[in-house]
Amino acid sequence: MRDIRNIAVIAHVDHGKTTLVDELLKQSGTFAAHQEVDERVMDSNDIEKERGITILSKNTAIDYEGVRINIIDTPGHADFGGEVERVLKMVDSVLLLVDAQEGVMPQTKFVVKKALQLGHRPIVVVNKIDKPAGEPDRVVDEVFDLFDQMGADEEQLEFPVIYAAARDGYAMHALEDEKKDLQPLFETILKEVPKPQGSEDNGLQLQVFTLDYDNFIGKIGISRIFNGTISMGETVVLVKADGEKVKGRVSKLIGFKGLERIEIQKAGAGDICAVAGFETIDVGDSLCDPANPMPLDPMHIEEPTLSVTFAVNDSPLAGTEGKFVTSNKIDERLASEMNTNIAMNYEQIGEGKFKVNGRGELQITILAENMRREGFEFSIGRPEVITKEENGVTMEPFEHLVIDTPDEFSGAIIEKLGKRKANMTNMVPMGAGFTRLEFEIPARGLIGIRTEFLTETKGEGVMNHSFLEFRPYSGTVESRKYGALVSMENGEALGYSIFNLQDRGVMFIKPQDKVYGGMVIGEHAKSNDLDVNPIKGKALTNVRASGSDDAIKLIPPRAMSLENALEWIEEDELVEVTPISVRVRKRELDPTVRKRAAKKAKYADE
Ligand SMILES: Nc1nc2c(ncn2[C@@H]2O[C@H](COP(=O)(O)OP(=O)(O)OP(=O)(O)O)[C@@H](O)[C@H]2O)c(=O)[nH]1
Ligand SMILES: [Mg+2]
Repeated sequence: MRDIRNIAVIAHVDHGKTTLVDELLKQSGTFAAHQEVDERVMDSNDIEKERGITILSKNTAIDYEGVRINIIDTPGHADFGGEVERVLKMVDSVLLLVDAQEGVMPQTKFVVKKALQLGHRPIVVVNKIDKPAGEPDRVVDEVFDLFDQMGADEEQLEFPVIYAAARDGYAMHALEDEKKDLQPLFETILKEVPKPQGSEDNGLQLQVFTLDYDNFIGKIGISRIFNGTISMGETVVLVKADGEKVKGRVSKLIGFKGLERIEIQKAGAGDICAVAGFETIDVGDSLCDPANPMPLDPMHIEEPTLSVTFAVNDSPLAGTEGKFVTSNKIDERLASEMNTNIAMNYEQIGEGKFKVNGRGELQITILAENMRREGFEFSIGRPEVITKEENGVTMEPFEHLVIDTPDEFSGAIIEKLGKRKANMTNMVPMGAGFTRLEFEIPARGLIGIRTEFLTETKGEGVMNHSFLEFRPYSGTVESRKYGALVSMENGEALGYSIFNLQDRGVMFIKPQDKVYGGMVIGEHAKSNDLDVNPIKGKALTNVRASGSDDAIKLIPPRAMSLENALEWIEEDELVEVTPISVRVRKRELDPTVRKRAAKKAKYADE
């Protein structure tokens, strides 16, 4: 059997996972000398590059001193925690990165909990030790306390520690060691990561952890082989999560080397490979020996906590900008998404409406963003948390929230979060004028808070949260303070009317933008909604006021990205998404019907 180590890199968002994988690839000599390599090369898709975050976990393989090291880079953002959970089962240990300054953050806790539960003994990498404000010793203590809290056993508590600056390409066993290269980390991986269990002599047992698609060869299952061998052309049994068995032939077998994929003839226990030839293959499925099919346990991962309704666009501008607009097309697209993403699911809830369940706003926004880039047009509603009944009690998801803010804003933030039913659990000075606040808060209280938080802290605050657990429903939380400016007319917005409206609130539109009755064109400065006319031209007068036209100074509109819009809307509003535009609208476009409904809702509340 080949000498193999399988390892996943896990951490809170931005603690340097992808950068570390880059450096490991470079320093292992996996790239040819002339090969030009991008920064954060593993973040390969467009949205990942644009946002500088990892969304999908991806694997690479390096050869170091004759040992094959398979490395899986995982996303750090809480919304993609499902990716991490399923990857953890595929590896024999993890590199747990912790930023030398930020220390343990919400997603550090989440990934540590999952890793310890699976019995992994992490290698702790205190990263970014080049940061002048870093406190590596404090961070190691924090990690130790965290492991202890999470019920780590003796062996797990004696975790190896490496100090590193991934970006600068060095790692050290001790802080006073020479800052040279990543060799200390390579050594530690070879020494501390257990060799894969299982044997090539057993029957085949392999499990798919990621899906890929190729126009020529179709669906590809990226898999870990736990036992036996698999060969090109061989007939094996695909066992689905529900127990269904289908025989099929391996039409292609692909191995990994650095960033390349190479066709191979055979792979064996302990290794990671990609298999084609099975049309219905999904994440979590097993491929087994037909003589004695013993599937691996299907993957259980934490359930979704947030849902958003996707619907066919029925605004007056429907169908004018998108390529795929029908219910069938949306259905197909959502189905294919859920195929590869087991942390999400969806159901049809009536004519042209789909309830999409996921882990958070970002996860759902990215799906919507991908769809609009592919030419889809649709509407989405306000995110809602998913509740469940337990012994007759309604339970809702709670999150662990950590905020770093300049000291002077702490008071205001604590007050604001109090209204959203947050419970403060910790408050520590972080030095340099910053305070760290920790809360437990119902996920509902977090919807739509980000923009407000950034305004409140003048853009200097940082906020992070991660799923904690389901708890009894905590009552109503405060929602948006301001009403909407709603267009009464269909047509094109005029500069003159926008100018006259702009002291009523913040505009979302600019001259010449298309508007329709019931479309939200801005945020009212007061708490009620206001119907306005954005297409009214200047009244013609006989007397030309001198220089009146140049007097029109328009304040630039607030850019409503998909994310901003989704965060902003209330229950009676929708975001209209097309490849070209993101518009906010009232669910009910007719003003009379809308007002009647609003009145009714008000009486119901009282
Ligand atoms: N100062 C310093 N910055 C670093 C170091 N390593 C990474 N960074 C920076 O940290 C930022 C985040 O790095 P990534 O590698 O994308 O982090 P990540 O953990 O993969 O992030 P996600 O995948 O989004 O969770 C980048 O701007 C890096 O350049 C380091 O050793 N020192
Ligand atoms: Mg990354």
